[in-house]
Amino acid sequence: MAEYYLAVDLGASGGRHMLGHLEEGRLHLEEVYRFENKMTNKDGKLLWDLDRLFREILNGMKKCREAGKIPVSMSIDTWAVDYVLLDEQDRILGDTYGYRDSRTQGMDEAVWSVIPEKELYARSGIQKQPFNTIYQLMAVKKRTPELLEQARTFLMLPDYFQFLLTGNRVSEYTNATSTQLVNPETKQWDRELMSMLGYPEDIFLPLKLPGWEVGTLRPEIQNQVGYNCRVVLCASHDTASAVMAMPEPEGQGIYISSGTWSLMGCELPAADCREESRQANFTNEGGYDYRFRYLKNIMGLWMIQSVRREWDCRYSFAEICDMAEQEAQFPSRVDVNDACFLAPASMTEAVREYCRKSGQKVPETPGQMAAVIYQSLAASYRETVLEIEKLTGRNYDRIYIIGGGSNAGYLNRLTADATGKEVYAGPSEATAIGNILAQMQKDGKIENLSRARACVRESFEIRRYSPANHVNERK
Ligand code: LFR
Repeated sequence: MAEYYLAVDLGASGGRHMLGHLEEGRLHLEEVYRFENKMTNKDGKLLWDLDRLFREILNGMKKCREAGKIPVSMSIDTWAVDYVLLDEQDRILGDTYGYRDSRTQGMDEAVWSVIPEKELYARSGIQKQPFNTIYQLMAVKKRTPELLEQARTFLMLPDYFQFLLTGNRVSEYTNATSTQLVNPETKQWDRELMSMLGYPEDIFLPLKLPGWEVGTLRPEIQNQVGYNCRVVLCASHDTASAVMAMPEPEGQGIYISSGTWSLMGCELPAADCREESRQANFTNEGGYDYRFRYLKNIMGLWMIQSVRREWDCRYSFAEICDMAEQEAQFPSRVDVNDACFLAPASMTEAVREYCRKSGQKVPETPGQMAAVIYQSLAASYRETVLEIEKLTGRNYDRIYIIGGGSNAGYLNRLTADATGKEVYAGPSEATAIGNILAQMQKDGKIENLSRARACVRESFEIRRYSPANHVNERK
């Protein structure tokens, strides 16, 4: 009988439940449930609906039972930086903001007045993003300090959902690093930094690594889903799980974890917190086995997802790629990392406005719009490759594109052409795969990360794109 492992992978634009099992050394993956997700605008605030997300987590768990495939363990990953504060009765304090909310505006200055930006980078290694938890907590401190006073527990979102499942409170390391409150040398919370900023340090729980057993399902949850199983920590930051599923055993090469964001970088054995890295806005997020994800956030397919929603989802992503390709000669480019694309009221308008202001041709049709976005993304990948090579002093000959965005064939070709590197695309479910591989390693089903990555390479289709001549073949 196959032993199934369940990954619950919640992304900013959708969640999925994937079951994985091994058969003759290969990983087989099946989707049991999928649902939409987005931040909701409530009175001008961008919020997550955690009740709904938790109901969806349970819905997907029920599907496993219906399929007669009860997992031996499960684990949840989500996007990073967002969190909840719990009071003494474990109720959420205040609203659960989504990271694109604008309440963090000006909070960088507030944090830097306590600790200068350069010093903060040198001791955290985390890139400046307006939404890092450190800035979100400053917004709470400035606007609603009573919430911080009442708080007894701080949990990141996957930790919170796993608490609801098991009744046990645990903080996972990889996701915790995205708060910018973890020291990359000690790999523990930076309690000195917390106290400098006036954040209550006793609400932060000791950090646990992927593989840690959180517990088993609470009786009420067992009644609802119809079974019990262990809940185990994966690398609960979705990007950390995705990078685990890079199909290269030694983790060599540049990766792009491509989804709502494009996270582009490489793996390092130790954090690189030099001033040069800060200036190029590279981050050192904690990874599985204490490998560091030295990477950069690039605005990513969020731009395509947003224009697609504005077109009432009339076109599939594949159709959008095709339309863009037909407009391949459209000349305008935008800086995808410009803050105007983070949470615009209308993405199509934001792109047009950028082109207008910079004296470029304004895209009119969906094909032109998509062409501008895809080509601008590829241009940003090119710049980032150059930065990575300069900062690490190494040359890379390949780029691994993993995650849902690896299905965008046109973008893969553009990336190969723009960077001059071989592009290997897939697997598209990298995050769920990484989630499952962490659980399997805990159970000794797979020896180590290198074996896990070899298993990904042997189990999934990886497409190769060579620069310029557009070769597309099975590796
Ligand atoms: C990707 C991701 C990125 C993080 C961003 C915001 O889903 O987790 O790694 O920077 O979302 O949390």
